[in-house]
Amino acid sequence: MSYFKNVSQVKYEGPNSNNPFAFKYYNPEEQINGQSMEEFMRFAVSYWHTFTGEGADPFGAGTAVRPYDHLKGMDLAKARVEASFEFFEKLDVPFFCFHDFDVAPEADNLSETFKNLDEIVAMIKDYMKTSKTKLLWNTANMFTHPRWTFGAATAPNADVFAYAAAKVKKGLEIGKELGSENYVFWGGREGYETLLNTDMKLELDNLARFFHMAKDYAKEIGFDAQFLIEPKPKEPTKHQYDFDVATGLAFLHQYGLQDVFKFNIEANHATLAGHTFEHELHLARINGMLGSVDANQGDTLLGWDTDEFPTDLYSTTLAMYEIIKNNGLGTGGLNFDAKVRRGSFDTDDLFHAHIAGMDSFAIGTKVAKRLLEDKVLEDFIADRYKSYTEGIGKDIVEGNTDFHKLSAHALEMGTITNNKSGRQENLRAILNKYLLEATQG
Ligand code: XUL
Ligand code: CO
Repeated sequence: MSYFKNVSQVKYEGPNSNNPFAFKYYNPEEQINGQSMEEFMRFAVSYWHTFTGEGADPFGAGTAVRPYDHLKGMDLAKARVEASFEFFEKLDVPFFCFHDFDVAPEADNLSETFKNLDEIVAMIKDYMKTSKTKLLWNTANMFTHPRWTFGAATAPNADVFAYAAAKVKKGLEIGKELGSENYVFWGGREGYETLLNTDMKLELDNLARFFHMAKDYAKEIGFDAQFLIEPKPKEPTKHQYDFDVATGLAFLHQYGLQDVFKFNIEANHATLAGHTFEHELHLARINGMLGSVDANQGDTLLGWDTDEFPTDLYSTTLAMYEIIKNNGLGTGGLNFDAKVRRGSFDTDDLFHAHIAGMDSFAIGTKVAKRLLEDKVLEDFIADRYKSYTEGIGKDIVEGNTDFHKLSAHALEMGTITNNKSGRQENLRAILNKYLLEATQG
């Protein structure tokens, strides 16, 4: 049976195509950085938004019209697996991602939950035998059920900590079973509402203990996927412990976990933290810890996590600039942690949304590649910092000076007259020119 009858195979048709079910810029075979776009960009579909999400919001019920709406429980879970592999194949997407809870219903009783999971994971594994779509990452949902009200590994109740450990243990086993390339830890409810009732030191120590045990268990079962931590500053808790990349870096170094994790960076989480997407990617990259990306975008008019499909070409360009400079994402990829709007309730919208996102990132890739080839920003930046390549600047960088020498230098030189313009407006205009040109051939 077919779940998506309106759509056959989504193919690359080029910028002149008007076919809403075709790629205009994402050409899986086109070469980028010595690889095909498909290999370099490693797009993934997120199971929760695309197959489990129903379009509910805090004010109203789900709106999504899906071909499996009439089903419930395990029958629904199975239909979603069937539908998902049809979707992956039609979109020709190389990866997908899921939380345990997305694929199989969670029961109150953990052994029942695991039984459900085993059945669905076996079914997924079967589909994966004949599908080209692989698992980019899996994770455990430790935020939906009421037991997680005060967190999972940072909960004040040790039984909840143990329950969380059991879920992640199972998640690591599932990851190994399905050949996942990464395993994600998003903090969920790891944070706090008020310090009036919180032992922050114990919660952070416990979170680190949890991560060390997860690492040990993955090693024990021979699951060598990359561990990814996904920062987010707020929502659902008021203050999340993995606030942003800088906070995550400090935490990982404080607890000796810096070699165990890389970052999974989500655009909308970056903007909620008061940063740009590229800021977070850049900071992770210069620390050698850019692991994967949750590709979406927020809304400048709204202060919450809207998880929109990414269509902002400035953002995709500056993101791909970082990713190309990082020489790709290694075992990571570009996962659409994005949902169609509540008013986009048809199954066709699921295709349109992914096509829009993939094309937007493909445009970003083409523009970023040209910017880098022409060294537009790199040359400008190198010139801006030239004073560190000679004289006193070189001494600073090479560690050949101290406050005595620097002070003597400052006293000698008189007024500073050699500051140069940062040329921000001109650089933005150049970026516009590249954006317009790179998509025209
Ligand atoms: C929530 C979020 C999660 C993680 C995986 O904001 O981004 O879906 O990506 O748990
Ligand atoms: Co995410």
